[in-house]
Amino acid sequence: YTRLPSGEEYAIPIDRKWEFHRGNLELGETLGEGAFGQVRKGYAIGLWGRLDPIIVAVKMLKNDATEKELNDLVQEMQILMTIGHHINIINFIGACTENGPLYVLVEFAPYGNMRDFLKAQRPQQHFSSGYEMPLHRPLLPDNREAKPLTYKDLVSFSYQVARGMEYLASKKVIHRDLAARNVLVAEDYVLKICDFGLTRNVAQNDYYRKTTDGRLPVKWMAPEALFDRKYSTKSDIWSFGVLLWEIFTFGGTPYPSVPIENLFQLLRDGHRMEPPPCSTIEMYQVMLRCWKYLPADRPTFSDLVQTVDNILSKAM
Ligand code: ACK
Repeated sequence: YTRLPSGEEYAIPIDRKWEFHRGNLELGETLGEGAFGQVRKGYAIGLWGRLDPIIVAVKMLKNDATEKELNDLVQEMQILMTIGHHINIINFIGACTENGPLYVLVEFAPYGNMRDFLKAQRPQQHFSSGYEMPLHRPLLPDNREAKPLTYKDLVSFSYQVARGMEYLASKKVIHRDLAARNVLVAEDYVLKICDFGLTRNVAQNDYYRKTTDGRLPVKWMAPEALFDRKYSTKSDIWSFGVLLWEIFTFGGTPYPSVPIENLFQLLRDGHRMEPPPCSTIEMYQVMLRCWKYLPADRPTFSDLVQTVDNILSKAM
């Protein structure tokens, strides 16, 4: 049984093997907050037979959460539990479901979301050929000096996200909100897609909903998702194209000055974003394939894995 802050108790269906003893978890700082939930850093003792505490991310509800929000978190946990392991997704570790609030333990990614990570490492001057090194050495969040990101690093990021998405698609999971803000950066620059288990119902009047940094998630949406609410792996492919654009602009904001009403018309008219200065023509061509108006004309994630792998093997 888990308890809502209101005091009500709910039984959570979970295989015993995933239960983590609450007493062995120490909670740390808040990593992030969403509308109904929050993510905190946690130190898990005795995990995987290890003696040292393992740092995890703990997803939990906020104090004013309702039963519906608990259901959503449970549903997210169930997807995490059943989906299996892949290096390019945030993997499930376990959960505390008994004698207190529901805690969902997932892998911790020390460098936070990819968008902020890229922005922090944005070169002062764009390197036009795509092959030159950025000019300054930015700091990572823990004040270690970062190795400047090269074009090859950016292609590798693209490849990793494609691999993670190929895996999710093979498990019939539609992400619905694929964007750099939903990819986390772990040790050794391993990228991990997160928040793929969320249930999302974008209501008509929700088009103006903004992210915490004021950006509009509709700018990642495929036309058919935007106009007809038809979400599929193909609409994830469109979003992947926007994510590529984010990577090659070091966390740029798509269609920065375009109001939503104009966005609708622009997409219908076949307008697409310009090639980012740090991109190459081949990477831009990948973006354009993802932004084909008709879903059936877009590539699959397996196609993309192959294409980007080819580009990666040629990159210096
Ligand atoms: O870069 P951030 O502040 O760090 O933006 C998100 C925020 O919570 C909202 O989701 C942080 N966060 C979420 N999951 C994790 C995780 N598994 N590891 C590290 N940070 C996380 C993230």
